[in-house]
Amino acid sequence: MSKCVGCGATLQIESPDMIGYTKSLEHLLCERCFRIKHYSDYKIVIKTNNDFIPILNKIAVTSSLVVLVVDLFHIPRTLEALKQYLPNDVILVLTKRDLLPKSVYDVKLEEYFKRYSLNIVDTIIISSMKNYHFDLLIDKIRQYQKDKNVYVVGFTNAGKSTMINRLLYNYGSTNPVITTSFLPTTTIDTIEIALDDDLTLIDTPGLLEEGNIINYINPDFIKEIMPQKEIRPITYQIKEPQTILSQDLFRIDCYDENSLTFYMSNQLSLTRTFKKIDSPSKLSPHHLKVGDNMDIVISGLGFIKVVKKGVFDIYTLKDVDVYVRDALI
Ligand SMILES: Nc1nc2c(ncn2[C@@H]2O[C@H](COP(=O)(O)OP(=O)(O)OP(=O)(O)O)[C@@H](O)[C@H]2O)c(=O)[nH]1
Ligand SMILES: [Mg+2]
Repeated sequence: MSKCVGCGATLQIESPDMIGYTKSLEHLLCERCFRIKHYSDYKIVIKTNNDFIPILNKIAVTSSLVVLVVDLFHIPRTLEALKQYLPNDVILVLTKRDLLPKSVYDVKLEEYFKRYSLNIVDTIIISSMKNYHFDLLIDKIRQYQKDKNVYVVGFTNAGKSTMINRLLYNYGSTNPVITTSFLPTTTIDTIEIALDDDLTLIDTPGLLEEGNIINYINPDFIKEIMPQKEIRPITYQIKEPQTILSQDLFRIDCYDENSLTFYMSNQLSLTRTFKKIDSPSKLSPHHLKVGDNMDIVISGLGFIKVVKKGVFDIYTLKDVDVYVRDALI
């Protein structure tokens, strides 16, 4: 059985609606990958973590090095849960550095991740978009690899496949082949990429997060809320009760003096109003007590840095995870 070189799905010619469909088994790409690559025509594949956890279990019985890729803009709330599946040594790769303001120090970001109890042997900050720190990354992979195979794992959309394509482009002898997209579950099954005789990178499908907003909005809109370039944070000094809102996506009601900085896609427009407005009927409420220097995270949409402790009422789409964490920046 041959596999699609773009997403790892087993190629099949029987069912056009199922993954791995191709018109001819001679093709290298399945129809879905072909359409993503050539027409930017995206199709969401519905999977659950039950499809992906067996892959982690297979990695766990090896002693191979794992490269855990984390999107700096969207740090999964359940990141630490990965530890229960993976006893392997881990290089923590913090990617999409280009999305966070340049003024933030890398060391501060690295320091933040010391709180996670994973088997981290080293941490590195990269940007696949800007080719940032790739020489360092390949050196570290070669330094810590236990055998030929190095598994690349993480949550969906973290940027695993984009990173492997960049490594292949920089240090391999063939062109990037793996399909990447802004939609969840782009990679369907493991894909082995031999960089040279000593190193094979194995791409894996990302774990899904139930509370991520990308599960609840339509694909065209996902593009709009996912930042494409460096975020320009917007700060509001709060002196009197007010509401800040963005389209039909979220709203935050503030009551006391504070300073709030929004880290979200530059394409989202924020509006502030001092009028008392009714609770939105289509959005779900969250009443949050926030301490000094914390972030309010709206999963997948971004985060709001709060300087002083206070209470807030936040409304966003149903089933989207809203929570508080120590401030990242
Ligand atoms: N700004 C920026 N975007 C990135 C970077 N790396 C990846 N992306 C974008 O992030 C999105 C997801 O990238 P993928 O490489 O498909 O993510 P993945 O982790 O392989 O996702 P799955 O296959 O679904 O598990 C795409 O829109 C990429 O263009 C980066 O360094 N900077
Ligand atoms: Mg992928």
